[in-house]
Amino acid sequence: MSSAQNLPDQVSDIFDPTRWRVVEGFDFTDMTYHRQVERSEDGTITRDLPTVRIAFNRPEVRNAFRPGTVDELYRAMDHARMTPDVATVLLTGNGPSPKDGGHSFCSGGDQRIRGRDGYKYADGETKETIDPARAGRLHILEVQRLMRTMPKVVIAVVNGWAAGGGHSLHVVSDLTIASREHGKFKQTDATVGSFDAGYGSALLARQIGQKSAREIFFLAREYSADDMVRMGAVNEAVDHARLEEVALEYAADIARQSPQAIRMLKFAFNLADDGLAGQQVFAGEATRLAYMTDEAVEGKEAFLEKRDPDWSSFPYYF
Ligand code: S0N
Repeated sequence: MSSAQNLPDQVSDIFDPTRWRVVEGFDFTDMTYHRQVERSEDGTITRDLPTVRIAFNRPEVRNAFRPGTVDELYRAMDHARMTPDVATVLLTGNGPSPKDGGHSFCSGGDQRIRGRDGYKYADGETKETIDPARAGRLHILEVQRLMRTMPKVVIAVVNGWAAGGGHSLHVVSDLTIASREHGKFKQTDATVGSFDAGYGSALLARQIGQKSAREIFFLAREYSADDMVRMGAVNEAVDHARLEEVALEYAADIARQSPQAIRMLKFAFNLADDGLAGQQVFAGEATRLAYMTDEAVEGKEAFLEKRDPDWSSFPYYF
C-alpha cells in the first residue's frame, strides 16, 4: 500500500489506484484482490462500490498459475461469492512483465512444475514431500465450477495473452472484454499434451459453434481480440488504455439491474449446458424464492403446529 491517500500499489499499466482498495485479510503472493471504492477529493474512501478485481500477479511467466496461485484465486473468488454487496468480479492479469514488457491475462498451468504423474508441485515440493491431500488435483477446475455457479457476473478482462488454461478461464467467464492491442488468444493445451475436455472445449463449442472451437483447439493458432469478437467468443475489443474503465462501465450497468434477476438469468443461461448440475443450481434459487411465499410458510407452520396444512387460499392455477 502506498502512503499517498492510502492508495493501493500500482499493479498494472492500466490499473487506476484511485478506484480501488486492497481487500484486507489475504496475504496473497500470486494474486491481487481489490474492491472498487468511491473517494472524496482528498482521497478518503467514502464507500465501497459493488465490483471486485481479482488479478493474476505473475507477469514474468505470462501469469501462469501454480498450485498456490489457484488456491489464492479460489479464496478470492469465494470471498467475492459470499460478499453480499458485490455484484461483479473482474478477472484480469497484472503486468506488463518486468522482464520483457509482455502483456498477459493468464497462460494456464505453470509448465515448469507439472509432474509426469499429473501432480502439480509447489516450489520446492517433490512427489515424496508433497502433502497427499494437496497432490494430483487439477483444482483449477474447482475454480471454473465456482465461477460458473456463483451468483455474480464474472467478466474476463483480457489485457494480454489468454493461453491454455487461461483461455479456458475466459471461456467460463460470463462475459469477456479484451484489449485490442494486447489481447491475444491461443489454445495451447494440445501443444503441451494437456486438454481441458470440460468447459474449456465443450462450452466454447456451445458458444461459437463446433467448427470454430475445434479449429481453436486443433490448430492452436493465435487470434486477436477482434478475431474473437467476430467469432462470438468476446463481447468487445477496446483500446488497451481504456480496458479497465470499460470493464467498470459494464459492471456499473450490471449493478443497475435486479440482483435476483441477474442470478436467475445466469443460472438459466447455464441450465441446459450444465445438465442436472445446472438444474440443481437453478432449482436451489427457485426453492429459496418459494420459501418467501405465504404458501411455503403455511406448510412449515402447519408442521410446527402439528396440524394439517390449509392450502385453501393458494390456487392451483393463476
Ligand atoms: C502465452 C505464450 C503464447 C506467450 O508467448 P510469448 O509472448 O512469446 O512469451 P514467452 O517468451 O513464451 O513467455 C515469457 C516467459 O513466460 C514463461 N511462460 C509462459 N507461459 C508459461 C507457462 N504456462 N508455464 C510456465 N512458464 C510460462 C516462458 O517460459 C518465458 O519464461 P522465460 O523468460 O524464463 O523464458 C507462450 O508463453 C505460451 O505458449 N505459453 C505456454 C502456454 C501453455 O501451454 N499453457 C499450459 C496449457 N495447459 C494448461 O493450462 C492446463 C491447465 C490445467 O491445469 C488443466 C486443466 C484442465 C485439464 C488438465 C489440466 C492440466 O494440468 O493438464
